[in-house]
Amino acid sequence: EEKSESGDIHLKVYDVADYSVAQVAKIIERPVQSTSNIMKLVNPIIENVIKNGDKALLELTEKFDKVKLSSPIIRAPFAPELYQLPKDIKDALDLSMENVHKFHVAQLQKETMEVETSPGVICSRFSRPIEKVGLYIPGGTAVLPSTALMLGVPAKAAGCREIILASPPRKDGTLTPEVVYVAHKIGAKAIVLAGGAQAVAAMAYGTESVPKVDKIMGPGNQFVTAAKMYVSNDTNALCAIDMPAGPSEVLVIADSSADPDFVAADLLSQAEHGVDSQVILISIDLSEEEIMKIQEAVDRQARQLPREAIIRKCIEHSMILNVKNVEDAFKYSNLYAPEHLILQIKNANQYIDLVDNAGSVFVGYLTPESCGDYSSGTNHTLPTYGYARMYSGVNTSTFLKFITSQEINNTGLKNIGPAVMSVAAVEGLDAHKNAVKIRMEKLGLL
Ligand code: HSO
Ligand code: ZN
Repeated sequence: EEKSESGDIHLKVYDVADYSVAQVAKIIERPVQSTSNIMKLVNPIIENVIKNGDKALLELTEKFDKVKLSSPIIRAPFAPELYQLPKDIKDALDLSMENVHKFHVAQLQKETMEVETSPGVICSRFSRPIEKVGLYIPGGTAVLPSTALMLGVPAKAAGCREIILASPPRKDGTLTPEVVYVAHKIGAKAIVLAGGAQAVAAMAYGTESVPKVDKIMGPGNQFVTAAKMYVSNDTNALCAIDMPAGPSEVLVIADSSADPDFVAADLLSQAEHGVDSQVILISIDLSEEEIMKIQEAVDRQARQLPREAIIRKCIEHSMILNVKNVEDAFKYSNLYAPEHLILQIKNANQYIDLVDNAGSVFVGYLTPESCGDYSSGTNHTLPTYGYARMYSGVNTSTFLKFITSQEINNTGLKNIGPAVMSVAAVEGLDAHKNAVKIRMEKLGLL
């Protein structure tokens, strides 16, 4: 990576006391993601894949990933030479997968939920896995086998029958062995060697070689996101998606008990993801010297990092917000609704009740985001761009659907039948009313 000697790597500092809440909301607004131009580029790609299947997929991979493949897919069992790895890497992935597995299996509600809503009326709910799922693993500036495990392990825990992955191939036509290793461990049926909108289209509609899936999960660039939006809106695809994805973000809340080095390290671990990532520090009543210590730590650590150039660009649109107390810190954090929220404050675990909007929370000085990114057990596929206001991150239920059921007996029909007939009459739907009436008459209940 290119090193640059230029200016200090410091974040802009704002005192919220100098602004109205509306002005602060403006300050913390994320850089806009324009989608209209993207759609214009994505539509023809999707149409091409629908029309020409594998042929289109191979051509697009040659065009975008600069590699000519003979087949757009590899199928399980994957040849062991494709996932040959040093033991320490295997062990690291194994430990991570085990923790993610434990946390996601615990989210399964095996028991059918049952409620007797009126005497003789039993309503229940049970879950079933989504049968076929497609997991998108981005290529880009970093290889992300961790994303393969964050999607694959919950899919397996949920019991999905057919798991396929898609990831853009490297210039030599191969995939990173770590991704193939994870695919092997989770029992994936195949890996589509393609990226971008073309990979999403292939999984949503199916091609000669790529099986069509019911739901597509996973992060990706703007093209991937646009394609996911497109296919989830097309009834011909009949394909769901997990959530809209945007650039990654972190918000750290720190008080004077926080170690400036830890704060800086957490900000930078998110900043290195990409030039469009955003990092925010909310400082609770820190002095100017304390803020300076954090700025210096950011600058010093950033200059040692191979991705310094990316970090510089990210820091340009990142900031420090000074607030007076912990309540205000959470007020502005909730307003931003960060993907990741890190609490480096005294007695951090006593403040969880104040969190209204966040993808995942990292509690206390010793809980860096990277632990959740890889190995603690929580999922790292989280809502960005403010979607943490209404979306959950990927979890086991992302791979399930919930089916309700009811069983009514003689007593039950007596209890709710008259209400059903009355509402049906209001709606002028006599056949609805009749379905109850005919039964109640035969049972002598009317
Ligand atoms: N922080 C990223 C996830 C990730 N980090 C993958 C490293 N590898 C988005 O939540
Ligand atoms: Zn990360």
